[in-house]
Amino acid sequence: EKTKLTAAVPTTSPQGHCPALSPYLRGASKLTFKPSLTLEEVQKENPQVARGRYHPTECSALQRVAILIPHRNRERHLLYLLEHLHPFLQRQQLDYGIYVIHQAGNTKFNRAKLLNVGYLEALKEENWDCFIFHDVDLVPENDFNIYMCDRQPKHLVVGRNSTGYRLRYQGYFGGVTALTREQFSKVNGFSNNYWGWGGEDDDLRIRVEMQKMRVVRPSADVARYTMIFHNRDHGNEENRERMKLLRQVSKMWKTDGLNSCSYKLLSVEHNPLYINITVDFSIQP
Ligand code: UD2
Ligand code: MN
Repeated sequence: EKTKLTAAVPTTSPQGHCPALSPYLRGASKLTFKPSLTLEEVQKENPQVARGRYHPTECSALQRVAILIPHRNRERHLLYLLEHLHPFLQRQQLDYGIYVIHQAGNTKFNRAKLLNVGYLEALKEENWDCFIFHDVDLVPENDFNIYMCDRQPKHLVVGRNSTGYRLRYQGYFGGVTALTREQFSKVNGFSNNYWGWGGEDDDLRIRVEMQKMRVVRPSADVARYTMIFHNRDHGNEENRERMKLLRQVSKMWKTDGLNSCSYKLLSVEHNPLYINITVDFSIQP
């Protein structure tokens, strides 16, 4: 962009901010998932991404955004998500990093605790403004669904292919959410106590509401996702305790969350397309 400022301005002056709406956005796109896709191909398509991170060079991004993806045994889904998400985030002119938080071992899967770990570990390397908590199997269909945080916690999934693109229920907060560093710390993060499938997303929504915050959503025509088909994973069986846990949020939230999240960190690896954090919840830290 041309500025009216001339020679008096030192050439080291900070660059201008990126526009509120990126000029690179395309709108709805038809997603395809090629069976033969490899990680090498995705790397070749994204030469500007290094160590899982990217930032625009033409302007300074409005937010620094960490994408946190809980993961175990979904390599194929991860590959498709990386393939689509990198160009998508670059079109949005974001300064971003993608973190995959991998649960080692065979204990019950704990999505919420993995996301707490992701938040705590990501903040050790950058003071991220915004966190996107992202299922590995959800691919956004429209790049006007902006991966930035708002004044209120944001739920980015109104609908997905498998449920006719309609909101599943009032208060639904699963799949993909965006909270600022402050919003997430204000609610003490997720609960660490949800082992197996279900409930942890509703627990977070209750925490948000208890802090007098309000969930916002983009319009239904842009907040659309394709969920790559899957069955329920082994090790992520339905959590039968979840209704009981959900009745105790007001009693538990202050002492169960970011401030009580202890874990055995096995490794942090900087791969070309993502930062891989491996934790084991079955051994004491
Ligand atoms: C719904 C929610 C999800 C979460 C879950 C209940 C949507 C779109 N998503 O997803 O956010 O609240 O219900 O816990 O409503 N995962 C692995 N390996 C496993 C198990 C899970 O990587 O073995 C991760 C992966 O990122 C996956 C996510 O956990 O996308 C949620 O698990 P799911 O996809 O099996 O559950 P789903 O689709 O019912
Ligand atoms: Mn899923």
